[in-house]
Amino acid sequence: MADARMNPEAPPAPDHAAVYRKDYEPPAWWVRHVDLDIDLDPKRTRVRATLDVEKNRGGPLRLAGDELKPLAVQVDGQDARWTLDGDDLVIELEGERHEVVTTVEIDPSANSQLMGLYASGGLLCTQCESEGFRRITFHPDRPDVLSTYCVTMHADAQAFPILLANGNKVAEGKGEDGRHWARWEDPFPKPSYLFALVAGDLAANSDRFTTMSGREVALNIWVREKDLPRTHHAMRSLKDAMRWDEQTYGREYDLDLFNIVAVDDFNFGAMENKGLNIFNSRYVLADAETATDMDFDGIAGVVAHEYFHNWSGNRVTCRDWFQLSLKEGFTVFRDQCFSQDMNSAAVKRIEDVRLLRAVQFPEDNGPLAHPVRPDSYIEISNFYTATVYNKGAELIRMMRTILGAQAFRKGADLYFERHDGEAATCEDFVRAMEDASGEDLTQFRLWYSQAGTPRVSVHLDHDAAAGTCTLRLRQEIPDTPGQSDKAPMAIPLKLALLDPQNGAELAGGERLVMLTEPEQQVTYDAVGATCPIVSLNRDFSAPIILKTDREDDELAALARVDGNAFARFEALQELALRAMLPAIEQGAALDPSPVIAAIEATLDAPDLDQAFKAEAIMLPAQGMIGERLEVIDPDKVHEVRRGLAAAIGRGQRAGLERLLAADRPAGDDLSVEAKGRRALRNVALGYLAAGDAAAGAALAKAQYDAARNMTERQGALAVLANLEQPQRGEALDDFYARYKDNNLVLDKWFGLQARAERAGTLEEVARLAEHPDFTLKNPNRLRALMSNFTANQWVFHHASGRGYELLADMIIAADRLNPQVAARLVPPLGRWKRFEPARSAMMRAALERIMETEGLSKDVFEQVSKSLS
Ligand code: B3K
Ligand code: ZN
Repeated sequence: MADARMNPEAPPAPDHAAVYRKDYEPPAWWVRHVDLDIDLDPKRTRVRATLDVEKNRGGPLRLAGDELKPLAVQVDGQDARWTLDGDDLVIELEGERHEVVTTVEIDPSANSQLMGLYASGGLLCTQCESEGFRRITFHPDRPDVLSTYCVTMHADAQAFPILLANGNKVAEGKGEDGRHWARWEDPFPKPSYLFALVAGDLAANSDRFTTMSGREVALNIWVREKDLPRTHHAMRSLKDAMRWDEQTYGREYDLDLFNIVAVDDFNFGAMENKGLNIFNSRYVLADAETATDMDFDGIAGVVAHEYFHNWSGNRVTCRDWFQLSLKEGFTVFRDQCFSQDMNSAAVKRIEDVRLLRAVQFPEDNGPLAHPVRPDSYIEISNFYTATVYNKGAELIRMMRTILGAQAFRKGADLYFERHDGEAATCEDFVRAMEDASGEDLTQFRLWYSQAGTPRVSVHLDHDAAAGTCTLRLRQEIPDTPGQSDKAPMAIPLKLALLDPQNGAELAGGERLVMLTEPEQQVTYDAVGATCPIVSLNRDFSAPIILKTDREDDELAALARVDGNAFARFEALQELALRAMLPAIEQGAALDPSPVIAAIEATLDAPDLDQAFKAEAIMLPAQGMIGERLEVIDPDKVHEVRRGLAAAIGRGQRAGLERLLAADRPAGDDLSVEAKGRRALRNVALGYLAAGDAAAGAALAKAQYDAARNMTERQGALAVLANLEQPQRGEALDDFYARYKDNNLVLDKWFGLQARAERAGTLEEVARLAEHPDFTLKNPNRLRALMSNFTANQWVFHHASGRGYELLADMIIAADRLNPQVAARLVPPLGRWKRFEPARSAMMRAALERIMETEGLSKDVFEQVSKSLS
């Protein structure tokens, strides 16, 4: 990678203006129908667009463009008068309805942003959300302008035998000079961000689905021919998702055809274009040899997510991009519930909360914090965040908890019925929930407008003589950029008082307490003379940070007897944190015994499945420990966490070895049980290696060599990657040699090394950035190296500051090619206020260096300037 140069003489960053939610105005003109005629060529693609426009508010017709030059503009068959205002094409129109025709020429092969029409591995494909359509043709390109589409594509028949677009193919034919053409029509009015086309040499895994009303839908997953054997899991997942949406929400697919295409170069996971989903190939291709259980689950989740968007996103879309969570929060919630129903519900909930805490909590607690429904943005691509997606999903989940499943379903039905074919708002969703249930959600709406993770503290008083209890609850909403002195929120807390001996729920069982005041009390009668333990925020009913004064023995009891699986997991995590935090903060001696005893009890518990055990006995990640500290010292966090892991490895050696000695499930067995057993084996291997590196390396190498699938192989390699043992290099070399021709697996090779918790990782990452297989052009490869590196707290925050320099260089270089992907690398540097002064200053300096770079994109400019404030 070329070294990024900075220019100290650079002019101040350009004025990238913000867009405000309060400024929303309905469109001046509707576009009722779009007819596209596209002459495809990797270097010179000609796009002729015919727009049927109808006056709404009226005034000049403003069509957005991005790097487009109009070759011809006609209105109602005549050459038109037009001007360019920046990138926008502005046309004065007099009447009520006009036909506007524009022609442009674009170069897909030069499109390194991967937005609009671009080339990837011999294919031509599109990505339009949020504002990519304007890179293909002039158009209002805003989500509240919905049109029907007819798309005619012409292309070289040999290079591009398959031509796909939204909707149904209505005609095709041969042209001259070895070219052919196809015409596709999409009868459902849609916003331009859902437009898609793909041209290439593709083969399909084809299947059928019969909908609940008996309609036949043809399903195709399009990939390169050699990848066909790795598409079966995605197809199964698609059919599962279609059935689930019928059963759970009564939602049926509406076209006769559903296409999915896998492409290698893609800015994120996948895209829900109407009838033509385009996927990052990592969320389509899988077999036991090359994909882990986690990859399989990820594919099912993303396939379902994109499919679910057909209703929550496509049939009902967003009025403007501030409403993004309307479709994303709801759809994430829907895919989470789908995965809960297909697997272990408790384990899926734990995974989702883990992700929320790892990514969204730090975001909500830093300079990039924003409400689930943001009030302003400079570049909307920067708002596809964990807050909009994952906290947004928690908001929907809370509404279901408050209303109950039945009323929630009535609310969803009403929402779809009211807004089908429309562009709606978050407010529309909440109102449908209110109207269907009769519940007043006025205070709940604050979750959409107030950023920051609420802190809730809970204290239990027990009166032994009277046999009564009082729970004292307090909430606090922290200040976030641009927001202070916030109002108290409506927080649904599921809780129960338990008998510490057997976990029996006392005083009438679980309650849903709505915390609405800054301080509140809940009283219980007849709980007896023994002080109960309190099981709190069961199922993680609210996305909050809980502060309690529960003692070790209470947490250990909860970990043993709580009937709520999530709360049981949480008690173990809390116990581990209580052991580590004093050692990190005050240098106190680490006492691992309560954690070891609780892990032993968990491993021995007959009522727990292996997948749950694997989750529960894992220590909180370094980042999560950091979140609990006033000032983060990454060296201390690493040292103490590693010390605890080693103590567990030694203290539980016999039990962990027993797990590894047990029979392994068949390599291709994807049952919940088999996945759980493999997960627990991998966690056990990690602990054993932490306790005894030489013995652990031998065990890990044996597992690596005997691996029957990628979960076993990668699990062993991840353990070896942390160890300074000879088997480390042998296994890494072997892995490279085996899989160097498979990009998705090679990403794992990069990622595992960047995530390794070893002193040499920093230099290793620098070397890997120069590796011949590293490229900035492929977002998966860039993320494999850099996102794993920045998630590796101890290594990335090396006291030398070299990690920050490396990241800044990478952001500057990536920004020249692909601003959207570059901007996503910025947030780890924005956490500078959380670290000790020396590191903090170096992180700031890295941000300032990026800021001074000439020609910075709007995307990176926004993230860096906000991170510096
Ligand atoms: N809607 C797309 C995300 C588009 C991101 C644009 N920057 C995928 C999804 O959430 O389903
Ligand atoms: Zn989505």
